[in-house]
Amino acid sequence: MTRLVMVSNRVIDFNAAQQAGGVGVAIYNTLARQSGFWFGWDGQIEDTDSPEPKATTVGGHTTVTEPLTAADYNEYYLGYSNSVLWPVFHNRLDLAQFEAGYYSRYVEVNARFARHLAPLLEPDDVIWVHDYHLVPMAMELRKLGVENPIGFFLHIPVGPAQALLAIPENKEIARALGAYDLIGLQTQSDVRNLIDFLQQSVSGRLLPSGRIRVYETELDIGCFPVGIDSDDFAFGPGEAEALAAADTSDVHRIIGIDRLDYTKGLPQKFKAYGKFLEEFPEYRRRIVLSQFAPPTRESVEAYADIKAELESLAGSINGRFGELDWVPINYIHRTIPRSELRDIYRTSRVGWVTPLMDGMNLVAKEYVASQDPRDPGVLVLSKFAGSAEQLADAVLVNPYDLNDLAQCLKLALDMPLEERRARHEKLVTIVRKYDSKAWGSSYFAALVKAGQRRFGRSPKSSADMGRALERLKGSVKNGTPKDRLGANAGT
Ligand code: GDG
Repeated sequence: MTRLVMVSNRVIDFNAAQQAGGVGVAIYNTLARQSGFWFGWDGQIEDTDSPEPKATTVGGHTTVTEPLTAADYNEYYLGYSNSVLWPVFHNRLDLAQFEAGYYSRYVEVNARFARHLAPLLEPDDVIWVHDYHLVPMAMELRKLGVENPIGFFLHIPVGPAQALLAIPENKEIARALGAYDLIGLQTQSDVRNLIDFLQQSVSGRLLPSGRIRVYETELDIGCFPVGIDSDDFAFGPGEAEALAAADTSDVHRIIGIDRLDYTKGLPQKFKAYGKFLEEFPEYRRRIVLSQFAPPTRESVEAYADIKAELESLAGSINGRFGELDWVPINYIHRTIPRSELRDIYRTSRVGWVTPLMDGMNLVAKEYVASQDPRDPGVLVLSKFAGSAEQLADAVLVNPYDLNDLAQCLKLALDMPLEERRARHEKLVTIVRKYDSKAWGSSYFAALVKAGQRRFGRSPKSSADMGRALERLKGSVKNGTPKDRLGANAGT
């Protein structure tokens, strides 16, 4: 039977609630419709020389996880993954820390994961690897003789080739990418940048078939924008009315929900909000900015810096404009339960999503899915979020331009009902159509095809693959309580 084997750095603990991060939810939603298991790190750091994998089944889901050692955590996770690949792929070379030792540990952890995964694989399994922590995974599996289709999906954006070429190990990274059958990216612009990088780094060749040749291997690269499960944000009979009745405030809330990351454009957002209150004093006391910024990767220096900067900005804006009975910015540096997100989005007049660069940005889609179609709020979205390629009917803004940020906020707050409805209808249609099911099934189908092309033969059991694909397209869900599933803190 065809199983889908998901591999990601961090595996969600099905028993834990209130975690934050988009990758975990996207993987969970796909795996919930298909047999298989999920392999990766359990989030624990253990003092051991040889971490061992452990299988757990909860509510029909199997995960196989293992801990990291303290050195793995520092050099593979915080080091190479989050202090080299994350900043460089987000075009922040200034924040990259090319330290000796990071890369070798990065490869070592990937090789260990591969050694522990390979014996669990069956001939018909399809392997789907997620994100920048695991670029070398396919190469390590191939070294062990694994011939199954192996795909890679990158959740983060691909910066310009010039940035990627600055990575000292750029040739090794390019070669490792060439070991996959399919690379999935979020946007067309990411696809162009990655092809450009492969061409310049390792003389990759774009073939007439549309495939890319990297040394002796050929692979497909395609765009598969991640979606959400919009049912998670829908309102049942009576729920919307009860919420509306409880919401008696006439202060309009502007909502921001972003991991506290330097890519999310939070200082620019706060500064623009201060500028807005300065230039348009008539809005004072009538609006509040509620910014949730759950902590993430706190031991990386650049994250500590942004935390201090935001606290100071929020403090100075509140000090300058606040009144005894009105606080302009409600800044919350905590993770909120996933079950509360939908109501918060629904009762917010503006969704203010202004990353400097973002793979997709699921918050933008969640905000749209939660709105009341009769009286929807307005999404103000950065031009540089991957989701802007799909959500062109949002108010698109340049997150570096404080003036544009302030003007677009005004446009959103003043937008007449008719225009809000018209924009929302177009946006919600896209969010529902390209949901997490569509993402999972289109990627899976493309991976199966790409795997067949690599080996120049039909899969061993194409009928079985077909059934697996049907399951992914269908809406069958098993009994795991979805509400207990937060997102993944360790992205
Ligand atoms: C990466 C890429 C890409 C946020 N705060 C809380 C909370 N969240 C949830 C949101 C949303 C998710 O986390 C964030 O997803 P994003 O897509 O906005 O961003 P990243 O975490 O950076 O995710 C990104 C994504 O992968 C998927 O491919 O879109 O570009 O960077 O679901 O709702 N959830 C809870 N409490 C919070 O405080 N429960």
